[in-house]
Amino acid sequence: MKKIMLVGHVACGKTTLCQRLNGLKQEYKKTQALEVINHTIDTPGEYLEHRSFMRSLTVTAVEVDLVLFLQDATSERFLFSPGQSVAFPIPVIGVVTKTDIATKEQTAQAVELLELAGADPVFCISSISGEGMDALIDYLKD
Ligand SMILES: Nc1nc2c(ncn2[C@@H]2O[C@H](COP(=O)(O)OP(=O)(O)OP(=O)(O)O)[C@@H](O)[C@H]2O)c(=O)[nH]1
Ligand SMILES: [Mg+2]
Repeated sequence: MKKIMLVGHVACGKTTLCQRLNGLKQEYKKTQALEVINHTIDTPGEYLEHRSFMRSLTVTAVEVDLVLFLQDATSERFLFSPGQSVAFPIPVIGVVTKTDIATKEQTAQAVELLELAGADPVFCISSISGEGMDALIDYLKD
């Protein structure tokens, strides 16, 4: 599997996706710091929410092959700036989460916003029901 770093707002589902990708038990755990789990770097949502932490994300990205921008389809909060992917020296893909509880319109809007942030391609998944996971896992294979 490619080495990846997950970036997204608080509670968008980074840790839950990380647990699913690594076959770990799904349990809620607030992420307090950068955490390495096998080939995945999980980050606290605050790193995206507070601009002063953004630099740490950019620097940490040199350790991985791919950055994943995550957006909760049901959230009204969208914190990525247009073209933000260029801040990273490596490819950035998008992942819309929580499609199991989102409307089609919410999911489509989240895809559009992630594309605007420069993520390409964008996957739509649910870490709870597993929908969309096969396509993402395929993409993340070496
Ligand atoms: N229905 C549904 N709930 C999800 C999904 N992914 C995550 N959740 C729930 O959303 C909540 C937050 O998930 P986390 O994975 O902890 O979010 P996070 O992005 O790691 O949050 P921080 O560590 O605070 O940055 C938890 O209650 C999860 O169970 C999903 O695909 N569908
Ligand atoms: Mg977390």
